[in-house]
Amino acid sequence: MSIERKDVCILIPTLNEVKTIESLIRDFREMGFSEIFVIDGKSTDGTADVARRAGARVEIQVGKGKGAAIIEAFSMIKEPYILMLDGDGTYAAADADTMLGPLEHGADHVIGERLSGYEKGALTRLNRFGNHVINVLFKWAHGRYLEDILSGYRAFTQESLSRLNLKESGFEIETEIAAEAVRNDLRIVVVPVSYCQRPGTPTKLHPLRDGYKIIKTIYRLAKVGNPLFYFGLVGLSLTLLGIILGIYVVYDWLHNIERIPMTVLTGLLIMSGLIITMFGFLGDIFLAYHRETNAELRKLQIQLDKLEGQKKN
Ligand SMILES: Nc1nc2c(ncn2[C@@H]2O[C@H](COP(=O)(O)OP(=O)(O)OP(=O)(O)O)[C@@H](O)[C@H]2O)c(=O)[nH]1
Ligand SMILES: [Mg+2]
Repeated sequence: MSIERKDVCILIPTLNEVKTIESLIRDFREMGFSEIFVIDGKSTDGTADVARRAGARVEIQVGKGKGAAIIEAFSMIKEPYILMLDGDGTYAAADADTMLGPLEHGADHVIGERLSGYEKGALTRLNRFGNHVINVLFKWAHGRYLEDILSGYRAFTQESLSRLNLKESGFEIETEIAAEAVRNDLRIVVVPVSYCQRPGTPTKLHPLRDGYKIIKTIYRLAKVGNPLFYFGLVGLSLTLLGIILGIYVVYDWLHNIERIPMTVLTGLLIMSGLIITMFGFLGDIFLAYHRETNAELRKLQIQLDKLEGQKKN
């Protein structure tokens, strides 16, 4: 099966990207893509008009932030395949087939990995370090190393999108997509893409502020994606604190100094730490059941779709 261009929606979120949006849309049109959808965050530099003139469908987002824009846009797309990328000229239309290829072969979600083939100067040392830390933290919290979870170049099938529960309004959206894709057992494929320098336009991303928000999101999403990690981290930290305090209490007791309040605190810390860790184990069991039930429901859905298809023919 090969994906036809008309079945692909090229989704581009923009906020003041007038310098790059026209050529990006032109590149996709020249490649034969006709459905180009720009979701604009109320740009003040005329991005929306330029995009419309270049032949894209343009909608102005209602909410605020890149995440909010994408979530709004997803609900307006009817095509069976979605290829999403930033409008700042950092990703290339030329990589479209590389991104869509795995979907033809059964993948549900494709991530364009930038870190192995970026143009000189496109990623600062801080960017690369931050990305590496975030990818490793994601692996600890969600169990998969996805090479470049913050990439803005993504491909989806409409069916796989409907399985993701997305809520993040800001730059945490890519993290949420990755976490939801892992939690819902999507077949994820990572392909290398080129990554160019921004052509002098200002970034909307604040590396430290947004980096911190992204790390918080990785941890918060582990509550449903990997409860053993989420509760275990807090539980084991409390238990460890209790044990350290306990060693101190025992040490003093051996020297005939009794520390009653500290002994009580030690007990409380160890007990509460173990109870919280137990929540993690229980959550993990629930998650395993949930995954099994979901897999069964999906099988049923596929069978139903097949039956409906047979009835129609
Ligand atoms: N619709 C919409 N688009 C946004 C918003 N914020 C950013 N964008 C777009 O989302 C894409 C990514 O934003 P960037 O500022 O490039 O963020 P980034 O790629 O993570 O950061 P850089 O590495 O500095 O480029 C760009 O096309 C922006 O124009 C927003 O609030 N609404
Ligand atoms: Mg960018």
